Amino acid sequence: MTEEQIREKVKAELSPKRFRHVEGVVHTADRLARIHGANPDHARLAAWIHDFCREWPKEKLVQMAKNSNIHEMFFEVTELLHGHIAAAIAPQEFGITDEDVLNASRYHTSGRRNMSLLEKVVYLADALEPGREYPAVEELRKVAEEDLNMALALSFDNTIEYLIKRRHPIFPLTVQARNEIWRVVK
Ligand code: DGI
Ligand code: FE
Ligand code: FE
Ligand code: FE
Repeated sequence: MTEEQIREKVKAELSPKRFRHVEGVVHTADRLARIHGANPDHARLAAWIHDFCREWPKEKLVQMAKNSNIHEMFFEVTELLHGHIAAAIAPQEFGITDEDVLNASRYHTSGRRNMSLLEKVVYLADALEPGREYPAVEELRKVAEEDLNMALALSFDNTIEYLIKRRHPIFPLTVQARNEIWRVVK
């Protein structure tokens, strides 16, 4: 499938607002990939598909996850399922089979230890695309141009603080990712 065909398919699946978010993630992922030496084509592909299933009902995500081989730990926090399901259906749906691209979709919400360069680029593009607005975002955008790992570390802290304030559960992979990346950047 061409990038334009993928774009149209994603557009048909999402609300206009969410589609604008995805376009922003594609733009930012392309830019961060060029700056930091990741493959921009792969970054854009992962960005196009990362929220394809974001508006599916929770029941459908859980049902699909049970029928795919998605690890049961991801059922703990259902917000995490949409990136995994998108990766599971991407070979059939979009003809995308590159494992790094699929992992960038899988881990775009939680992160994980030992993220690839592409996974870091897509995680940060999701957090920093032009439509995102939160107090730390401008500073994070600047850091991300210079030091991807530092931006990732700060972004994990920001997400964890946000989750704590809302009394939401924190997924263990996010904590592991955060602890590991701070060891790298310090
Ligand atoms: O899909 P997006 O809205 O573009 O962004 P996302 O996939 O990064 O995040 C989806 C939601 O998941 C968002 O409301 C934040 C939430 N989230 C991220 N990490 C965790 C989490 N929720 C919980 N409970 N625990 C986490 O570790
Ligand atoms: Fe998402
Ligand atoms: Fe995110
Ligand atoms: Fe997103």
